[in-house]
Amino acid sequence: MDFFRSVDFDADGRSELVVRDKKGRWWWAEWDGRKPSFIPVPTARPYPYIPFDGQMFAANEGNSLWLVTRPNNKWQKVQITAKSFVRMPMYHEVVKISDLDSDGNVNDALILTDFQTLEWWQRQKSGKLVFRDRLKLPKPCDTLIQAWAFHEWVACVLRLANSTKTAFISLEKGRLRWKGSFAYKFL
Ligand SMILES: [Ca+2]
Ligand SMILES: [Ca+2]
Repeated sequence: MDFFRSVDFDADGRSELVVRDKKGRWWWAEWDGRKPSFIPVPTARPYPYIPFDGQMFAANEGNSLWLVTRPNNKWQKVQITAKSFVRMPMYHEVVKISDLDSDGNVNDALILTDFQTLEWWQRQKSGKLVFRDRLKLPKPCDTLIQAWAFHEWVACVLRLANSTKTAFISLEKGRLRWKGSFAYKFL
């Protein structure tokens, strides 16, 4: 195996495992001390990564972005947008899964849906995916660089399209807010 991650796809607070074998196939297994039985992950290529303790992950299939999770012992795949991650000749990251609202659940997906719109989706304990907020960006952005939360402070960083400038977004009172853009060299 060449990838190993503890996750919580059923959101019960206990870890399961996701691994990738040497042939590039992805597997999920309960991790309760007994010999695990590995169940195939229902997508060929989780993208861009599976977050630690994540309650879901993103996958790119064709030109679509999916969020994948496993409530009630069944896989659930929800199509979020019909936009490719790849805009030739560059590869762009457009989704970050984290605990954006600091509620202890790594269940928040920030998605750059059309390069000028940022959406926040949140997975509920039941597995239901709930739309939380949408922010129309004043300038086009091509990459979602980071999204993180630190105590009360929440931020995400975007890169402006065809530029070295960086744009900042915060989460205030449950709403995404544009905080302006700055030259990258100052970071
Ligand atoms: Ca679990
Ligand atoms: Ca959360």
